[in-house]
Amino acid sequence: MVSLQHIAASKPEDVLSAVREDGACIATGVLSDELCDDLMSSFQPHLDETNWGVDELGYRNEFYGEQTKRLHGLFSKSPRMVDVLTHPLFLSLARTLFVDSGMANNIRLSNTELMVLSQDQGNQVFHTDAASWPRVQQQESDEILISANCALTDFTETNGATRVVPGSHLWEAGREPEEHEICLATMPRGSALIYTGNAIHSGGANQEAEARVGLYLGYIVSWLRPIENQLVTNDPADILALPEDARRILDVSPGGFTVYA
Ligand SMILES: O=C(O)CCC(=O)C(=O)O
Ligand SMILES: [Fe+2]
Repeated sequence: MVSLQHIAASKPEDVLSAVREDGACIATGVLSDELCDDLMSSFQPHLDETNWGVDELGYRNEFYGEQTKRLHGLFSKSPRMVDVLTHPLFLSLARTLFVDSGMANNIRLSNTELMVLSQDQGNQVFHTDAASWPRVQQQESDEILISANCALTDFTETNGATRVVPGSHLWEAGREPEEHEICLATMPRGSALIYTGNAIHSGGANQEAEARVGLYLGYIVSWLRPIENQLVTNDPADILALPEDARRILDVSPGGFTVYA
């Protein structure tokens, strides 16, 4: 039986070694109960306005599924998103992997997404998130993305905990996981599943009445184009009002990739 290591968020070096070894691990104690509550209460009205099976712009997507809601533009929806974006664990992991290794001069946010799975959402297809940028990696071992899927509800065996394939970040392209190579990222609310861009994973199946809520953030090397343009998905005034360190991570700075400079 494969499994993921659980490591306290206060030990970034240990989290990083587990991620290097297995491609993924669970960091515990990342977000406080108070922060989880606050984020959920800010997102709830937007979720209430969104139909199942679509994102808030109404796009249907087979990859997402039918019993899911996906929200973007999260900085305008919650003033506390900046606390998640600049979490010391996430910044430390991304900077060590991408800047200290010499791969990039800086780190950027690629996107954020609220991922809500409701009852009868089946397993998502296995994939890697770095597949968003095909042909960028020189070698299979290069990592250009590190992701956090923060549990805003508990992730359990039956409510859609993410399926993860430990060690798959080092696999040759095209290898399919077998049943005994797959585990579930079960974790209490306030934890985060940390995984690299090459780690094979998918949303799990929710058989419970209550929805499972994951808050995704993906950090990339600074020379890669982010998936989400925060100045488009949010009210630009909200982004421009963020502190300098947060705006840099969102690339809203003179000379950045985004239109505003
Ligand atoms: O919902 C999840 O736990 C993971 C979803 C996912 O991997 C994705 O949409 O890329
Ligand atoms: Fe994914």
